[in-house]
Amino acid sequence: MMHKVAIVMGSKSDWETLGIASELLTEFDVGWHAEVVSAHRTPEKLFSFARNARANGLEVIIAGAGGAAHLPGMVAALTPLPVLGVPIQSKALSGMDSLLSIVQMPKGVAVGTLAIGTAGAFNAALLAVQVLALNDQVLAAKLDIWRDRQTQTVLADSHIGGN
Ligand code: RP5
Repeated sequence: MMHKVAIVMGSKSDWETLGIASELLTEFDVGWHAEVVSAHRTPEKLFSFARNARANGLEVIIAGAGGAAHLPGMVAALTPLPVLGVPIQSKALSGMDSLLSIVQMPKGVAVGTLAIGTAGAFNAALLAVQVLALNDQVLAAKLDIWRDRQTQTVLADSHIGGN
């Protein structure tokens, strides 16, 4: 399958969080490719990955990192593709460090920052599907069904109690 979405992460340990994004993309039959690309430990790889991303047929990039999380911002600086940043829940500061270093981009270079941890990873994939669905009617129809099913599931199980 052609990989339209890249999931890049600062460390293999981030896959525990970002794996959920790949599962949702697979559910929607969206091709994805996951790879460790560390802004600090493999900076040259970061440059070549981001610079070639569009030419390699990618359309959306999900970038997750923890701590001093420079990966999403650096990727966004090097490619015009939309970059969705996922702050990984770090041990020392519970992901506040990751969140603030991803969300506070300077004006002129955009990263779409999601929630800390697995909710953010899941929603990054959902947002990637929504972006791709703009130019893909089959995907758009699947997304409508998925959203409707979620709504129906919540409604069907919405009664809490009473006397
Ligand atoms: C960041 O440091 C990674 O994104 C990861 O969240 C964090 C810890 O990395 P490891 O020490 O587990 O490799 O680069």
